[in-house]
Order: sequence, then structure tokens, then C-alpha cells
Amino acid sequence: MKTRILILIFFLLSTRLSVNAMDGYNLWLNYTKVSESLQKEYQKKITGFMVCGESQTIKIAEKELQNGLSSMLGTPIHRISDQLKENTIIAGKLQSSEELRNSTLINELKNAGEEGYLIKSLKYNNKDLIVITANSDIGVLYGTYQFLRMVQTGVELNHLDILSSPKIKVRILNHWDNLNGSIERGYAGQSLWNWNDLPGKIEQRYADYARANASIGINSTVLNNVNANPQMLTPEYLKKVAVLANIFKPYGLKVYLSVKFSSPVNIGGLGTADPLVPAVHEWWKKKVAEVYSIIPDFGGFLVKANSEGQPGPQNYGRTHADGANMLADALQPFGGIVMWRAFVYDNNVPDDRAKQALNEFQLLDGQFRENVLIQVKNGAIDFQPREPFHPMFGAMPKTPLMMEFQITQEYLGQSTDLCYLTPLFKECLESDTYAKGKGSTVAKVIDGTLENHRLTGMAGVANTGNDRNWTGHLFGQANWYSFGRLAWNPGISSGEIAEEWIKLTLSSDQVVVKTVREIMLNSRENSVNYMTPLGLHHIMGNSHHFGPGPWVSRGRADWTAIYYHKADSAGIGFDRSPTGSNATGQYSKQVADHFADLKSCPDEYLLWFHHVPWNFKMRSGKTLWEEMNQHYSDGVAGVGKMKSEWQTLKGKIDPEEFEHVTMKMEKQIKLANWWRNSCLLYFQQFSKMPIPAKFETPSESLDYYMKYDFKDLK
Ligand code: GCV
Repeated sequence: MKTRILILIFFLLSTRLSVNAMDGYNLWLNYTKVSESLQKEYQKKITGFMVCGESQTIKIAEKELQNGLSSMLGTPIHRISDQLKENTIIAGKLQSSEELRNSTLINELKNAGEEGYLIKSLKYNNKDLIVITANSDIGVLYGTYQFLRMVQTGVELNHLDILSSPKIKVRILNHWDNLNGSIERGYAGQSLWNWNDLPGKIEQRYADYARANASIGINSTVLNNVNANPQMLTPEYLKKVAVLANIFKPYGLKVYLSVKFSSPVNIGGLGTADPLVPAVHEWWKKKVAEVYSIIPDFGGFLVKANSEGQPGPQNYGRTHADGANMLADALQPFGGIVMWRAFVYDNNVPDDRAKQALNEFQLLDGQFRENVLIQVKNGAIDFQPREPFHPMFGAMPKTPLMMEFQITQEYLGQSTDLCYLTPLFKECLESDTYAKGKGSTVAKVIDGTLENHRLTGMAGVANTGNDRNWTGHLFGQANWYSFGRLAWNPGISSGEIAEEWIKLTLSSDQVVVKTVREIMLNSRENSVNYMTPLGLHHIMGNSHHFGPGPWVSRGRADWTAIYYHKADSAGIGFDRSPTGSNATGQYSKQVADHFADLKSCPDEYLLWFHHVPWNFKMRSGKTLWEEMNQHYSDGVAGVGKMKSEWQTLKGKIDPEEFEHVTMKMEKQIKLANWWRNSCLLYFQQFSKMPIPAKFETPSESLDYYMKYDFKDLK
């Protein structure tokens, strides 16, 4: 009997513990109780809420207000269905509420567009109200999430007057998920989509995923890998996709698919996929009609063509425009779009891979249909820790270009590194293309304002998987969060987004916010320093891209590290100036001159654009070799500092999350040391210079680091 009671007590205790512990599943939607003073303050300002409308989207807004407010304010906050009381929140479209329809809000909402919202304090019949309104139900839901975010982050609720609408139309995640459940470049478990069990079995995760996206304004998702399996377009799979699309719909999340260009051959029984052959056109038209009959709200296609072995129009001597336009014509009657990727490869190894995309696309400017977006990676190589902005931005004025960022950290320590990516995203968005004079930033190219394009987009290669915390590393969530917030408004700063995320996810304690903000804001530079400082790039381990591999020399030349760093006894770096590949010439004159001249080229891009002697005098007065040593050592020190700062937060952060991050940081320290020691010893073979005395000498040989068994670091 005694043992039974003990077991029962243990069981009750452990369930309680597991309920209280934070395992990251709730992401930034924890709705934790705010401080006592804020609870008092908010309880005065919010006595109840009223929602107007009957749609599923409005029901979601209602549930969020009910749960979110009750939980954060520490007291039940109820829906009011009859008489308006003092300090009520009203959420709904103007048309759906008598109180709102008569107000001056109609005018103000004119600027909110289809998805924007207005959050406003106003007096109605002598009562103080807070109104969350929009032109659509999804706008109301976006406004609701914003309002709840304000409560959780402690914003004062006086004199509210916030009008916000997205700067970018298609805010889309790209999942590189395969039909067998694996994820290309995924580091957080298996795919979220359980294709084997769909359409019959529905997992709670599907709605939770859509909810998370809606809460940060993401309105679109591509479910499958750009290295697409043609089976995706078979009726069997389309029915599975339809189930997901239905679950996502009330959250405003539209479904898109990656398609294989050769599908007419693979699953259509045709002998060719040539875009200029009428039977191929016909096949796509019928296929698209079938897709829309099964998934009426379908968004369109994402295509990787003539790249890394994927088929495309060039297989038939046709252009990217021929291929994209054929698909665009099939989608156009249904309102669908094509996102055609500019990440292309020639089958032959080029003199400089960085130049390929612009070489293939620029001459097609103006030839694409109106429902085509060209999807361009932030840089011309491949999601490196630091790349200059892609020269295509600003170089194709007649074509809408959309951004492709990588949220999954393929080249940035995967799920081992704490690397807050917003500074990387912002660095690209704020770069000036000078396409139409000073101030022609990449952000203006992609939000359409530079050339008056109405179709605009920003894609993020997702870092989600079926790990309990969604992203493997808890801080990976911040990158998903940040992508959504930036796609809504590229103008928000890295610091603002970090602060929001910390308060929503970890704690609003001032010390936590200050310390973690600092950790996050320094994290990307730490990674650049210990991996690829001063413009080095693509020197990661072969094909898995984890850890150092400056010695990688086998295989296709432009997949090796030596192709990119070009270290020799004379110096190091890829000469892309006019004396080399002249990739600098792909930028507008001001930018080209800036990068091409050694005197003006920023240190961060030095070895990206120049082959520089080892004893070159840097701006700091140090030689290039000393400067490299400094950066690699700073990177390692930065990671160590990050960990000691994190340790000061023990007791202020949920213990489970605290331990999880501590363990990751311990691995990251080892990873950073491995990077530093490998690169310095490897490059030292060419510089023939000693490691300056003030820096630690690597404890092992280069051979040891080259053979290092890093599996336990991943
Ligand atoms: C989906 C890089 C990655 C590939 C990826 C490719 C792309 O090369 O390593 O895994 O393929 O980019 O963006 O298409």
C-alpha cells in the first residue's frame, strides 16, 4: 500500500513537473503571466473582449484573446456578447460591427490593404475601447497576434494608434522536405508532414505550425524540396496536400509545391518536357486544373531548373523564360504564381560560379510573365556566413525579384550553433545597389518600391522538423520568428526583433533581456570570425557543410574549398576584380568600383574580391596573416564569452531550456576551436608565418584536425 502511495505521489509530481517545464513546443506563444504590476495595469485596461464575425479565422482570434489574455493577466478575461462595457477590446472587420462601421476608422483603414490591421484606442458612447480591425478576417487575426505580443512584451496600452500592413506580398517558407520524411539540410528531426499517414490521420502539429506562422505574418508555404519528386503532383499526393491546405487556410497560410520540370515525362508519359512543344503545354494546363480542383486555394509552383542536376528548359535549348512562362500560363487563370529560382549551375565548371546567375538571367529581363517571380538567394554563391549582396538585385528592373534567405543553418553550424541570423538578413536588405542612384537598397528592390512592382516576395528555407522544440536548437526559433517579422517589415531592426523574441520566449526579466540580446546580436559575427573571416567562403566540410574543410580539393572544382580560397605562397582570396574574374563588373558602377579597389573594399569582403599577399597591410596596421589570426581567435573567444554570459542567467530561465542551450554552447566551443585551429594550421602551410605569440598555438597537428571525428558535435 505504502509503495503504491509513493508511486502515486511520484507520478503526480512528475506530471506536474513536466507540465511546468518548458520544452520549446509553444515557441514564442507561451502567454506567460506578466509581472504583478503589469497585471494590475492591464486588468484595468482590459475587462473583456468582443469579436465580430463568424469565420474560422475570427474563431481563432477569439480563442487567442481568451487564452492569451487570461493567461498573461492572471485572471479570466471573457468574451462579451451583448452590451459594450468600459475597457473592452473589439476585434473584427469594420463591416462586421455596428460600433465600428459608423466610426472614422473607415478612412484610416484605406491604407491597411488586404492583410494589414489597425489597433486603436477610441471612445465610443463615452466608453474607452481598444479596437483591432482590418479589411479582412486574416488582418484581424494578424492584429490580434500583434496586440497579444504587445501585452506579453509590456507595452503601455494608452492612446494606441497602430496601422500596419505587410511590405511584402508573398511571405513564404520553403521546406526542403522529401516524401520519405527526410529533410535536405534539416537539423531538427524528420519532416513535419507525415505523408504515410495523410490524408487519413491528422496531427495536432499541422494546425500548430500554421498558427505559429500566422502569429508572425507568414502567409505561404512550399511543402516539398526544390529537388522535387515528381510524385508530388500525382492525385494520391495532391489529396494529402489538400488536407494540409484546409487546415492552414483559416490561418491565412497558402500552400505551394515545388515541381520537377520533367514531370510531363516522369509522370505524364510524354517523351519530352520541352516548353515549346504544345503537348507539354497542354499537359501542364491539365495538371494545374487538376491541382486546383483538389486544392482550390493553391498558391503556385516553385521551380529549381538547370541547377545541380535538376532538369530544365535548357535541356531542350530553351531559356529560363520559356520554362517559367509555360508554367505561368497554366497557373494564370487560377491566380497562381511561379517562383523560378535563379540558383543555377552550368554543367561545365565556370571561371567563377558567382557570375552564373546574372549571366543567365539578365538578358531575359522583361521576358517573364506578370505572374512570375525570380527567386534569388541573398548572395551569389550559397548562403555563406557572409556574402556581399547578389548582383542580380538591381540589375533586372523589369522583373520582380524575390529574396531567398536560408533560415536553416546549413553553413552556420547547423543545430549546434547559436547564430542569430537577423544581422545577416539585414546586412543584405540594407545594401545599396545604386541601381537608381544612392538609396536603391536591396529592400527596395524586393518590396517592389524601386521599380513599382506589385508582385513581391521573400522566401526563407525553413529550419523546422519534428523535434519537440521544432528547430533543434532553441535559438533556431528566433530565426524563424525573425524571418516572419522581417518579411512583414524589412525595416525592423535586429535588436528590436531579438528583444521581442526574448520576452515572448524566455523571459521579460531585464537582466535576461539585456544579456541574451547581447549574446544574440554578437552571435553571427562570432560564427563568421571562427569560420570564414575577411571574405573567405565555402571552406566547410565536403557536402555536409559542417565544420572546417579548407583542404577539400576533390570532386567538381566549384564544390571544393581550394577553388574558393585559392591560398598559395603569394597570398589568399578569389580575385573577382577586373584583373581576375571581374565579377565586380556585374554590380552597378559605384558598387563595382567600391569592391574592385583594394583601398575601398571593406575588410569583410576582402578575400571575396581579392587575392591578397600574406603580408598585406590591413587598415588596422596588422598584416593580413596577423589579422586572420585575430579574427579566428576573436571568434573562439566570442563563443566562450557567450557561454559565460549565459551561465549568469541560471535560475532566471526555465531549467530545461537553460540546460539545453548550455549543452549546445559546450559543443559550439569545441566546434569553434576545431575551426580556428584547422584553418590557421592549414593556411599557415602557405603563409609560412608563425602564429603570433599573443595567440594560443593549436594543441594538435593539422593531420589530427583533418581526421577529427566530429559526430558528437552535431
Ligand atoms: C536543395 C545548396 C545546398 C543544396 C540545395 C541547394 C539549392 O547547394 O547544399 O542542398 O538543394 O543549395 O538551394 O537548391
